[in-house]
Amino acid sequence: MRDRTTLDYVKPSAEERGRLREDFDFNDLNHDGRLTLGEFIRFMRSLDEDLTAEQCQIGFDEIDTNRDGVIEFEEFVAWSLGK
Ligand SMILES: [Ca+2]
Ligand SMILES: [Ca+2]
Repeated sequence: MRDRTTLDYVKPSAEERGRLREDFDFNDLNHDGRLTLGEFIRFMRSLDEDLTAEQCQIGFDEIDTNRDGVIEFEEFVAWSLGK
């Protein structure tokens, strides 16, 4: 039975997940399965080199929904599908 009181992540297709996994792994420079703020800033600046550290920090905090200071793959997926 599904628990209807919790908000499920939108379930991506296997293909979509695979693509996001590649993006995630590409940006996970030390391959520990998590994006740190430093890794995230590099990623954001590869998209827009004019972004400030503050703007990156704000984006990082939005994605890091469980507030543990790193972006896990599931958070990355949720963000990618939700934006
Ligand atoms: Ca990492
Ligand atoms: Ca997190």
